Amino acid sequence: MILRRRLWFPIGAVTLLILSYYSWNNRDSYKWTGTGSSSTTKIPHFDPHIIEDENYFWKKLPIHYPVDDIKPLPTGKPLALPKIQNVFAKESNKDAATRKERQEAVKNAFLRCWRSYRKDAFRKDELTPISGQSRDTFGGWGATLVDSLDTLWIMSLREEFEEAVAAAAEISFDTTSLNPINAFETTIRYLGGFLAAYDLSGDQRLLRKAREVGDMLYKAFDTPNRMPITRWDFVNAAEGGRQEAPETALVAEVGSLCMEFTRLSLVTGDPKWFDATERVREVFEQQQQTTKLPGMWPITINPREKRFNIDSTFGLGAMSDSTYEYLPKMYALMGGLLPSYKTMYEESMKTALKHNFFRPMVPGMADILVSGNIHAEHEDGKTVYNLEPQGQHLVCFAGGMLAVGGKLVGNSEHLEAARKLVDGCIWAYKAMPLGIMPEVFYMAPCKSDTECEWNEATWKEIVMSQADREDIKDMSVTDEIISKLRLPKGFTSIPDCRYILRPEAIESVFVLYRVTGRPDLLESAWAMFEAIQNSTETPLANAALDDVKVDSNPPQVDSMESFWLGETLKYFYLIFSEPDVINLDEWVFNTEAHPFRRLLP
Ligand code: DMJ
Repeated sequence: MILRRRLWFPIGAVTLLILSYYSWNNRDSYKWTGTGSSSTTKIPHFDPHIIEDENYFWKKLPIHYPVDDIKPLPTGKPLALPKIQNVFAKESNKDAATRKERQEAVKNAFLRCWRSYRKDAFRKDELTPISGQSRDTFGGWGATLVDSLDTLWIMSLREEFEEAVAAAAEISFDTTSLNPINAFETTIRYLGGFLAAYDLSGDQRLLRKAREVGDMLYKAFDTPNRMPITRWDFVNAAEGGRQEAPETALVAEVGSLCMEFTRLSLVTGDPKWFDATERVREVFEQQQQTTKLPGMWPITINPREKRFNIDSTFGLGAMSDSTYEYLPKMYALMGGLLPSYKTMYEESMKTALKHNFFRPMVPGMADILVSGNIHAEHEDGKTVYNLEPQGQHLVCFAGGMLAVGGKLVGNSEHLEAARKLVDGCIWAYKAMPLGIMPEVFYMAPCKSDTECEWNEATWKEIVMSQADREDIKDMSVTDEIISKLRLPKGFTSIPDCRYILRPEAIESVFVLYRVTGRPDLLESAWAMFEAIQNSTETPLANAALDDVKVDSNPPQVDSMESFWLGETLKYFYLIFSEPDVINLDEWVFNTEAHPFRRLLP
């Protein structure tokens, strides 16, 4: 199936990548509308005392394009959805001791970073982990502070949590150090961070901040067609200017606001946020089968004209990822009360399974999958689908999504794909000299899923063609080039060899472990953690790497994104926790690893 597809070379993809990709119910703040029995959805009311208190800037700003028919949150009894988590047998004393030792090591790694952040960069977006300075990259509202709140809670660092909440309560969203701001990043890191920390702790100050940042973000939907502005001109909006949705937006930045907005509506009882993303969902649903690759949406879409079906590149990785991730997660969050998310998930995965996932040719014929990109092209009057056999660290989330989704919708094909995708990410970690997967790479697809023998000559030919050296026939030169390129067998090129402390691989390993209980996943997780620690540790914290192809001493970059503390270390910690800590049958993670309480029957 696969050889017929044209190989796409890294350049196009890299150019595209460079294209700016960048409750415990609160017992005090609201009361349930339900009777308290399990027969109704528990949707809270506002507490008028709290609302009167809230007089912040974004709440007072007039709305240019008000909605007169606000879509209500669904009502009814949440469904008893299929269980996601494996039933774990009691572990041996030896296994428990190893697990706890590893968990402690992760916690210590987190604490080192947190203490350095607190000392050198508190209230700033990021610590620079080599120079010990700070940097504002996400609005200057303390991205690392807010992203870390729930990790502090989960790791039982209560004193640190209290101090962090007190500081977070003081953040002013009236001004920003960055304009325009990225509405998606602000939603997943800040709104998601406040909501999860509130869901875990019940602290009212966090709910208030969630509402405040939610009101700010709601302003990005104040456009004639109520589609959001993804790179949002904060200053113009604050000055009362009129705004329009953009003509070009990344699909992930439009499609992955719904979990945070819906959870905010659930915990406040105000449906306006749910309404905002529900209008976006409708467009996705209406156009899902009208795109050039029916079932999936292209990487770039046009919110201004509500055209989500024009462009021709389709994938689950950078720029689209969390749009797909949020489909089964919204279904889980809402206890099955929004069935359209389930259908959209099933339809999109039908397409991805058929077109995007490919088995790569690797030594030893490992039974793994990688999720690539599809370019839909018009040739001789019909549409042809060309596979670009690219792998990305970012797309490693897909294994976790399919594991959760497969359980929720009862689809064993999804679970099988989840296993192979996760094993693919583990393979890519293990194949690299430092034990860390690069940001972007290419592989050679097998002839078919069953014809997959390793053929070194074919691999070398593909490497050479991708290295633009087809004229060179002398294999000794080929070997020289391969060693110069530092390509482990199986990779045909590695156009982006950084590791920027991303979470997606451990995220999927963690999720698959909770779903299957496979003990080897614990070993893979530990190997990943040790490899990452070995190469990224600095005297203060952990730093991104510029090149994971080298054998030792990889060049470090003075950058530690907030997701290292918000996501990566949280997932490392959770895989070594008791399985009922953030049980996936009660909680669902947003794309920044912030757990929200699911509606349960
Ligand atoms: C995070 O901000 C989120 O996981 C997002 O969905 C993708 N990028 C980073 C982590 O890699």
